[in-house]
Amino acid sequence: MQETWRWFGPDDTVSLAQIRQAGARGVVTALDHIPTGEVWPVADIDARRQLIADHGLVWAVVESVPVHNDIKLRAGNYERLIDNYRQTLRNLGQLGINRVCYNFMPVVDWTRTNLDYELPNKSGALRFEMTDFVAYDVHMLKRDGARDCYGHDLLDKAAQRFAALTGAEREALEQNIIAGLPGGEGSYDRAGIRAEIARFNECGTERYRANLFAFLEDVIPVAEEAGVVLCVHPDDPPFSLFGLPRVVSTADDARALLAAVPSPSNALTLCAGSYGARSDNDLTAMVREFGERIEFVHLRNVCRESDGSFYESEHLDGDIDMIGLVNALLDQEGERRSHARRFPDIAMRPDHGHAMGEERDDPKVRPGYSYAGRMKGLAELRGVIYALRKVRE
Ligand code: DNO
Repeated sequence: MQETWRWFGPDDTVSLAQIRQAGARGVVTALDHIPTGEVWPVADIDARRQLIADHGLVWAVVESVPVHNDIKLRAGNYERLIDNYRQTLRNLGQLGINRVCYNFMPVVDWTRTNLDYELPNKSGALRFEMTDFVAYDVHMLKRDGARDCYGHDLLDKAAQRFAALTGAEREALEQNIIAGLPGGEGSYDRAGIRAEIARFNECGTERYRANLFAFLEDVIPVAEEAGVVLCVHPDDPPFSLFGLPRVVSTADDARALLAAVPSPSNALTLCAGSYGARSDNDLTAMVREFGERIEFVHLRNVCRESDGSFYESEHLDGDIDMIGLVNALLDQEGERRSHARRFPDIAMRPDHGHAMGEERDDPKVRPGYSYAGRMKGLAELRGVIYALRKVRE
């Protein structure tokens, strides 16, 4: 597996030198300074590529080239935006950067309610708590139709939770949910998110899925020509939020997406923690079924609760069978080698990490993207990979 590390560019709290020291060989990054929808110029891509190369690393995956909301809804100027997306793919391919992650989540990218959930060892983890989310949706956002999305029990618990929150806690909850997490696209105020949710909610799930497939039909032929593989990131969490359509949450969704445009350039990002937040997603089985079209993996673990809540646990410890998953990925790489595939190595990154030590109190450290927490995850995963390789020899 190709060990990679997500880097948010020159203002990241983690430097390229540190990434190298952590042992990763590939960097996962994006040109976040370019507004969504505009073409990434060759010069800008090349400058980033060169900066990474100067540190003895390679730009392994682009995470993400974001998909503009107008493309997701096929509204407004979406045809011009698709042309721009195609051009960005050509520009990346021209410089040999050939894996691109994107997502098709409506309105909000990855979402958590608590960004500093204290674990018994005093590390801070990320958590999604359903009661808090519902409290926000029903009592703060006061979204039309919100109450119809939840059962009585949950509504009661959410009402009690909301009543118990202080003003500062309510404000923090709102910021956590709507202000956008690292690498995510959407950052809204309350009125803004309400309007955007209403716009997306007019588009039901099947039309939204059709829009995703239409987008793939528009861009995959260009990706093929450019030698680029698009790897869709799943919904995180993998169920509807704010009543919005979600179409990349389950193995069925992934199967339909791969079948809609059967090209090697139409591939998956297997984000273990996202798919794995549902107990009905069997990740090892997904690798066995979709393996040849998985080009990028995010490895992290979660502890799930029955109402959909979860927190991000230690990389090897949680409800996901991480050893089984890595084992299936190594089998897949073995098959690729035996078929002499051009890129037999699947790019993996240790996804998120706990905030530990001084990093926990440093507001500049991006939630989930600490140095020590991710290095711990990477080191543990590397150990698993080495051990599993050894028993295969
Ligand atoms: C969170 C990330 C996501 C991901 C995008 C991909 O940590 O996994 O923000 O980068 O959804 O487009």
